[in-house]
Amino acid sequence: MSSFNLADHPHRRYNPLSGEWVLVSPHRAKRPWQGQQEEVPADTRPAYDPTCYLCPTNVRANGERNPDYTATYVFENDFAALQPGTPDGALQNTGLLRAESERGICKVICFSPQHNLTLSDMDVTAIKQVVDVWQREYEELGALDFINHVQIFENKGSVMGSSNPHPHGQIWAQRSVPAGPANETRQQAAYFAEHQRSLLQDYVAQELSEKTRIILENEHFVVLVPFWAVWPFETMIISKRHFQHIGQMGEEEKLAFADAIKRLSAVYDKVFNVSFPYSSGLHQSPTDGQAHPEWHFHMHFYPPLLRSASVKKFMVGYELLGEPQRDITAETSAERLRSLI
Ligand code: H2U
Ligand code: ZN
Repeated sequence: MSSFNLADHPHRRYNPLSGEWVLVSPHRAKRPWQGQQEEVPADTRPAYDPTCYLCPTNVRANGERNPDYTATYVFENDFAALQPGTPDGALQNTGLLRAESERGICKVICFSPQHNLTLSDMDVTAIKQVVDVWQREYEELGALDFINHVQIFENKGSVMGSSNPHPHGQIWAQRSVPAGPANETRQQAAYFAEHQRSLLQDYVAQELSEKTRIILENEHFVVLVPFWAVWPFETMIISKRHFQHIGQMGEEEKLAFADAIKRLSAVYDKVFNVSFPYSSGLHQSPTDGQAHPEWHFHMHFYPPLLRSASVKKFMVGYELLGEPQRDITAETSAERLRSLI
């Protein structure tokens, strides 16, 4: 038997950010890539759609009319999952049945007035304006006394549950720190306490020296397939500088962040010759009034597609009951993404 290596043998990889593991089965993906390049129907969306509830001047579900906005537009979600006026409370003396009330604010951000664009079609200065909005919203919502976490994200494509092709994202700001960011807080805090350095600072240094999982970089950001990726073409954008949140980003860094998003989404759209669906989002320090020196700003991209424009990876059986599993290795995915630049 040959000695263990990551390219040939089933193994588990550890995600130091979440504390979770992923099973990797590279022998199942040994065959050369055979994804068929389907002919995808051309995008015939108009720049303005009179029936779209996000287009400028149109009326939304709650009867409000959008202004004739020219760059970005933010409004409170008409069907918000969290509400600011929820009364405090919790189940009392109910044994294992625990519940507590949750307050929050949900917003929708239109990235552009143009109905037929995606982030990857927008130029870097327009994406920078979206980054400016993210920064302002993180600071304003985070400053509210009952808001301890601000989650900024985008669902792109109907396969990811996006309700409308108009380019937009969401913000859910709330009193509690949700499970994912709470895990990352715990993991980064433990690492920082032990090493007095940021976990992702050390991780990026290791990746930059190994190079195999790097997709691209600019002066301020690195784009890579994380060693512990679960989704076939999962990536992260990680800041080179160790800082905690988007509020600490200067103009040059925001422009570089926009550039990284632009270049990554351009690569993604070439993988299967479609507007690449994904869920993406910023991860940054909670807004709970603590300094959180352990936190290192980053963005996750979780695209579901596996083999073609229509064949996505399923998170089923073993993944639901055991732990996530993938065939194609992070290194192979990174090589493929790099080849499309
Ligand atoms: P998604 O496409 O990711 O579902 O986000 C769109 C959001 O827009 C969704 O959360 C909201 C939905 O509640 N929305 C409004 O706030 N007003 C509307 O008129 C329609 C949709
Ligand atoms: Zn629209």
